[in-house]
Amino acid sequence: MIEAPANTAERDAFYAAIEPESMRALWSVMGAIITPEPKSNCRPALWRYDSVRARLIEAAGLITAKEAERRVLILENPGLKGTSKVTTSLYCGVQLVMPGEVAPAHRHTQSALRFVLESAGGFTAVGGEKTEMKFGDFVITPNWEWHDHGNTSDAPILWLDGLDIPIVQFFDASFAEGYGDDQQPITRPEGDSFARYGANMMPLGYERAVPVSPIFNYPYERSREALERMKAAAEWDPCHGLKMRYVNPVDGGWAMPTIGTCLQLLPKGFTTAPYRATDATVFVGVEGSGRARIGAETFEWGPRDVFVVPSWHEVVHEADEDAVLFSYSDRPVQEKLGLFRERRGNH
Ligand code: GTQ
Repeated sequence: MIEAPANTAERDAFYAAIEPESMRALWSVMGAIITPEPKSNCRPALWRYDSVRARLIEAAGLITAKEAERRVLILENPGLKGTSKVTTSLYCGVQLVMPGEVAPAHRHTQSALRFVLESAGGFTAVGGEKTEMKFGDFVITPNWEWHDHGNTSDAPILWLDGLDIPIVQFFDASFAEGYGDDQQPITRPEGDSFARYGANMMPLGYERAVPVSPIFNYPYERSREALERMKAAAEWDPCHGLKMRYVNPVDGGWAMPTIGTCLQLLPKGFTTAPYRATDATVFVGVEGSGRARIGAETFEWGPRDVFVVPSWHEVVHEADEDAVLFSYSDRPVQEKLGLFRERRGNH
């Protein structure tokens, strides 16, 4: 792509003249809007869980979950200040519900994932069914479903919220409303969805109208066990170690239409081959520790720390001990639009 042609007094006057008429000369901006490679303000960044947690506990002294509606600290990308974005297309927050509190029922067209960071007992209710939230569980709130959360234990419950807020914003398609009551009525027994759709079976004749998985809690215990058993075969992907995609059992696609989620195991001492992809990715440390080399920067991570690899930034992961990472990105959207690209290795 060629650089913008030189400015002259005459050209500048022309640009200024057409601006009030809501026109712009393509040749003056072309290189900036059609870049030869992804160009983003999104920066590599890491948040330590201890710091985020301490700020949330501080916030709990300032506001209740009910008054806040959701007591969440947004993890805002330092390159995207003021936008409430963790990457250009996705949102990330950490939510705290104190013992006995509820986050009142509401619904919105944004889809959410929860990844449980700390729990002695708490639930989220979606579409008339409650699910217990345990450490490492990946829980889905599909778009436009009523949802409320509660803490039934005597210790704080914290989880990570991943939402497609910037995508919905991009399409100007946001709708939201409160339920009017703290909690929605519970109409289905706990575990019903998992029984119906999570046992490699589903009700005969079942057809899904919406493009999201009917399983709304993927328990960590099951996912972690799969990784542990596969470890024995030692068939490591050079770029990812052992990386598993959460699937929608109805069609084998991603569990959510706008957010792709994965759980990955890097064995002790493993160093990945360099990898880059167009889907900026949010990683969450689950077990163990390691470091991510992102371009020229290095980020040391431990359990519950969160870090971001921006689009088309080369990443190398190193594990100090057997390490588990949860991650999410907009890959399902890019795949549907034919935009997703990746490069394995250095070339
Ligand atoms: O729990 O419903 O972090 O609506 C941001 C918006 C969480 C939620 C967030 C939300 C929620």
